Amino acid sequence: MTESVVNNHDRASTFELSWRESIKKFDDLLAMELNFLLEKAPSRIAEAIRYSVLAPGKRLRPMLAIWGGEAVAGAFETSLPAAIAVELIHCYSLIHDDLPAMDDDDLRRGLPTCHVKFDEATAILAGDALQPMAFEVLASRIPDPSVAQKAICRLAQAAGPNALVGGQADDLRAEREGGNEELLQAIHARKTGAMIEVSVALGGVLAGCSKEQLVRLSEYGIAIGQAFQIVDDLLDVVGNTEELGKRAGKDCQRGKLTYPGIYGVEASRKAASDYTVRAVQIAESFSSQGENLMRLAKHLLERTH
Ligand code: GRG
Repeated sequence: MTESVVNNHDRASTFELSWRESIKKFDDLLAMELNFLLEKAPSRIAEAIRYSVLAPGKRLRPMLAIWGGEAVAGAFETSLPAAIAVELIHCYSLIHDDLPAMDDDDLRRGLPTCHVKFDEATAILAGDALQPMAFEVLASRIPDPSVAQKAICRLAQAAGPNALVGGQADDLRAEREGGNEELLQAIHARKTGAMIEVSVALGGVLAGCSKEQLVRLSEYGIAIGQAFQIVDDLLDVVGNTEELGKRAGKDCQRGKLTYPGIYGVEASRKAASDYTVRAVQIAESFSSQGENLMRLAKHLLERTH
């Protein structure tokens, strides 16, 4: 961990407060958008969707979209459709990941998982519905059709079989068959990294960033995506269930391919720190407009949930 990353506790707490404020603002707008999207939905599905989406998550991906836009001088409202869309896809992936056929979890965001609270069919349908809802937001809320098309295409790629779904499939296969370092990296990049990268990239796209800025935003996303997943693996080993809001120790129990499992705890901490340093460098290249991206990268390394 570098000196600048370590000596940042005071600023991180100010940052946490401003993150919480942004979450509040975002959550109100998200709830309004859900009202619109769920107007004619059967009440049980609508309830399950609201339950899962409005549960207290970190809203990492929406904030990445907002701060990705901010890095290229975009306003909160401009990147908002991207922020909402990535959170809806993320929530679908959490609901489906928790199902008995996948990770079979009973706790998510500190609450019973969707299939436990409702039932399996409702959870599957809630996850199914969240996917078109995300694309509807991009198609209907982005004023410029060519920007909307670009955003829809990028999100579809990040959520599709070559990224999120493919990473999840390989993650489940690795539980049964094991795997090596190369497979671990490929799983991380697709299961977790793709959605994190596309979040920050879409924020920039909606704010009208240049090709060169988009490359830098994507590189930042890749770096913090790696750091985030390594920390996630570490928290499963060293974190506690209450703070995490999901069961600690599950990865080991299920024989998952993880960073600490392959490299050990210390080497994993070092790798997370190295990726964070890289992300911070890229965020700094956006000067003061990249401040929130920079603080976020540092904060994620220190997180306990
Ligand atoms: C079902 C296609 C499909 C994919 C599931 C989301 C996912 C892929 C798996 C969840 C399991 C897991 C630990 C993934 C790695 C990291 C991750 C995505 C954690 C959850 O994201 P957070 O910590 O969650 O941002 P909150 O609740 O804060 O939004």
